[in-house]
Amino acid sequence: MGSHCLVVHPATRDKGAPRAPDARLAEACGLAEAIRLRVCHAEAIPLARIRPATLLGSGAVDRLTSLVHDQSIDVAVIDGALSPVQQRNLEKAWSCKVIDRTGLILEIFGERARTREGVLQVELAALTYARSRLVRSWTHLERQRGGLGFVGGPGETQIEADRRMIDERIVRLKRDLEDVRRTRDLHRQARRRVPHPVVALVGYTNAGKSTLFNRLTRSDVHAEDRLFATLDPTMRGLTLPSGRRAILSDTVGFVSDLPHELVAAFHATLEEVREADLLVHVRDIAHPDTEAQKQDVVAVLKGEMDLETAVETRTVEALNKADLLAPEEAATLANRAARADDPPAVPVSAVSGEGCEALRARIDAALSAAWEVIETDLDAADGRTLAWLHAHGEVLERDRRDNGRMHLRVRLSPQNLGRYRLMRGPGT
Ligand SMILES: Nc1nc2c(ncn2[C@@H]2O[C@H](COP(=O)(O)OP(=O)(O)O)[C@@H](O)[C@H]2O)c(=O)[nH]1
Ligand SMILES: [Mg+2]
Repeated sequence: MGSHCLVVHPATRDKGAPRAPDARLAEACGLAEAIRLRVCHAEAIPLARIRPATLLGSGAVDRLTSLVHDQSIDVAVIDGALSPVQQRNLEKAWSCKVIDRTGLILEIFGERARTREGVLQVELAALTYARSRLVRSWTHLERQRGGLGFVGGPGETQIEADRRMIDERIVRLKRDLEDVRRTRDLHRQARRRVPHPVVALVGYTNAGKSTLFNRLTRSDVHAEDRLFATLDPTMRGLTLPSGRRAILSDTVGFVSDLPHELVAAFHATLEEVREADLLVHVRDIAHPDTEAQKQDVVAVLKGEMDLETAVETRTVEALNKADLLAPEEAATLANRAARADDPPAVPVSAVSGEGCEALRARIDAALSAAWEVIETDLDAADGRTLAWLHAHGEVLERDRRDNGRMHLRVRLSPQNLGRYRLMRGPGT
C-alpha cells in the first residue's frame, strides 16, 4: 500500500490551551493514513524558535535527512503551516515531496467531497491555497531581483500568467457555486431517491469511524485498505437486527484547529450529513480531549450546519475505544449510558466488536422512532397550519406556487405525523 511517509508535528508553545503534542501527532498520522500514506516514522519536534528558511532547526533537518534516506521516505508531512520557501528548502534537503497541514487536509477533502457543492468548495479552497503560494513566491522573486522591477523576468511572466488563470477559474467556480446553491433543492430531491434510511457516522479524525464502519457493515476490508474500493467506498448497506436495511455513510472527520481557509470546504463536504436520517456520533472515549471534541462537533453541527434538531432528536453516540479504558471506568461508562438517555449512548469497541450488537439495536430503535419526511400542500393563506408545522416539525423546504398554494417538505415525528393526518384528513 501507499507511499512511505514521515510525519512531523512542530510543537510550538502556543498561547491558549494547546492540545497535547502526542495527541496532535496521532491525529496527524490519522490524517496521513486517510489518504493511504504509510507512516514509517512520526515525531513531535519542539520548536524553541522558528527558522525562516526551513521552519525546523538545522539539527532536526539534518537528522531527518538520513532517516528519509534510510527508510526510503517519499512524502514528508509537516503538521503545521509551511511558507512556499520553507517547503521548497525542505524538499531540496530531503529529496522528497513535502506537504503541510493545509495541503494534506485539502487532499482528504478533495477525495471525500461527494456533493457538487462540496467538490466546488474544495476546488475553490485548493486554488486559493495555490494562488497564495504563487503570490508569495512571486514577491519573493521580486525581492531577489532588487530594484529592477521594470524588467519583467521570464519566471515572473509565467507566474503572472498562472495567477491570471487561477483568478479566472476562481471567478468561474464562485459563479458555479451560486448556481448550485440556487438549485440545491433539485439535487436534494435526486439524493432522496435512496431507497433506505441513511445513517451517517460523524466525529473526529481517529475516533474510529472507518473501523466502526467496516465492523458494522461486516466488511473484511481493513479500515484503511481501499484496494477494493467501489465507486463510492464510503457508503455501504447495513442490515439491522429487525431486518431493516439502512445505508451507512462514513463521513469526513473533524480535525482540531482546522485552518480557517478550509472551514467552508469542510462544511460543504459535510453536506451529506444534512440528508441523513440518523447521526451516529463516534467518540474516542479514551482520548484526553474527548469532552472538548464532543463540544466542537456539536457546536459545528448545531451552529454552522444548522442541524440543531438533528443533533437533539436524531443522534446516537458511539462511545468508542472502550477497550482502552480500565474495567471500572468502562463499567461506569456503561451505567451512565444506560441511565442518561439524552442522547442515547452506547459504549463500544470497533476493534474487538464489543458493544457493536447493542449499537446496532440502538440504531434500529432510533430509526423506527425516526421522523418521517412528508410533502404537503397548503393554501398560502393557511397561516395556522403553517405555524403548527413550524412548531411541531422541521420545515425543510417551502415553495410558493403560482396557484396561490404553498408546497412544503416537513420532517415530523411519528406522533405528530399521526396528528397532522388527523387534522388534514387521510391522504396528506
Ligand atoms: N483500541 C482501539 N482502537 C481503535 C478502535 N477503533 C479504532 N481504533 C484505532 O484508531 C485509529 C483510527 O481509526 P479510524 O477508523 O481510521 O478512525 P477515523 O479517522 O475516525 O476513521 C486506528 O489506528 C484504529 O485501529 C477501538 O475501538 N479500540
Ligand atoms: Mg476514517
